[in-house]
Amino acid sequence: MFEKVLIANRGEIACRIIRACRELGLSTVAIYSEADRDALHVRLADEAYCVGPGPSARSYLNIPNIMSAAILAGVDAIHPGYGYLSEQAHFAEICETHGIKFIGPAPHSIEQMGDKAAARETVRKAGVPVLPGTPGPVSTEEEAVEAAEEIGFPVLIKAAAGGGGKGMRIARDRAELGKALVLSRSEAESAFGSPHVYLEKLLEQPRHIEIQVLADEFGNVIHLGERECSIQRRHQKLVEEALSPAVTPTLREKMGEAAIRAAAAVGYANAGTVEFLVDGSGNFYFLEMNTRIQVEHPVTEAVTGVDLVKEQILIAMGKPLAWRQEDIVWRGHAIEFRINAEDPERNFMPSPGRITLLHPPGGPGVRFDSGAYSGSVIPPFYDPMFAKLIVHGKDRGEAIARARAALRELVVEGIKTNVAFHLRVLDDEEFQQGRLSTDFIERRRLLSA
Ligand code: MV4
Repeated sequence: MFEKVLIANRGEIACRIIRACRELGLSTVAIYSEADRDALHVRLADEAYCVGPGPSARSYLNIPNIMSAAILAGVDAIHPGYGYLSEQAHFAEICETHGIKFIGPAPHSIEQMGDKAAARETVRKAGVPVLPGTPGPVSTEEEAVEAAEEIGFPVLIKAAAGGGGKGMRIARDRAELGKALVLSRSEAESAFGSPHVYLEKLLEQPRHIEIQVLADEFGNVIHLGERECSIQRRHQKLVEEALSPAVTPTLREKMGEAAIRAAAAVGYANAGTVEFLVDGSGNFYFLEMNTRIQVEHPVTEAVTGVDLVKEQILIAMGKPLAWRQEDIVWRGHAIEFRINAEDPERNFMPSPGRITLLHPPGGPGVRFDSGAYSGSVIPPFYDPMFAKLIVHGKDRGEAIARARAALRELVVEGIKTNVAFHLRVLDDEEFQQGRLSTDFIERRRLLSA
């Protein structure tokens, strides 16, 4: 059992984790940067330690300072949230070395999923469908040409150390391949410090659908169904829903089983997400596994009634899963809208500053997870997302109606936000029909206000 948990994060997710700890009777330790002295997560926690200046590299990523705070405060565990240190196997290992439980999977699981080419091969061997591609990195142009002709054009060149689309390049034919390879390798090198790239067949206009899994430390693994995450821009998700309008109960069962296999293949324990691409015929292919709690976890919580952050903590405490697969049933429909401090008139550039007034929406089926309050400051150093609106209804139509009402009720003064964009998404006919794909925003021209 733990008594005290350090939350190695900031913003809405730090607040979310503090609330889960409190519900479990655990005391909480926040960390903060000099730019976050007055942040909500600092006020919510029982104790707080400053770990460095504003820039993340010197504070929320500063392992020596974070470990000093953890040791000084005498915590039993660290929850890393998402981003920052959440998928650094090295950090999970340091926690272990100091006798502090990392609330997440074991370092070896993080590491195996961290190399995207190796992960692809690992899950493929476990029977999870993948797109045609190379089993490992390709280095020379000759190697790439040979592989691409075997796979069939168009191909995607992807960074092995990557994820999130960085270093990704399309080659539509042999003539494009040489240049794309060079660009992808150099982008991968500068973004991740590794030039390793692999090839995969390009799937056009896919849906991005991910499966939430929970695994305990005794080898039990269950899935909690999917989230549809196709509405994104430049690999930043903007709207997510559970369940997906494109997934039938049969497909859900197949994808769930595949996700469980992927998790089991790396001895996974804790909460994780297996990402898939899905084509128009319901074929699905493994993309990567995220070994952390995700921003969009609340839509799964809404439709399953499972508190994922609480489960993460209980799993890390060594408790067996309290849910069997048959216990997981899905009720209604949920949609999440990421509320970003961005200026729609300046190409959605970050718009940090002081929020002079914040009025969160309320009512049945409305959840507002935020790291901000009236008078709080959004520093320029971090991700512009400062809140999430999650709506839940008996069906997708009711969820959409509740979203409209809630977004209209939300008041944010002092900074620019993307709220008007979300209202345009809700008004879009194809969105209403559930006709989504990863190019939805461009296809529907939703950025030209
Ligand atoms: C793909 C793909 C099409 N075909 N792989 C983008 C981020 C990285 N996780 C993988 N990504 C993609 N991989 C093949 N073989 C299309 C994407 C992709 C994408 C995936 C998920 C969500 C949004 C996306 C936007 C553009 C491209």
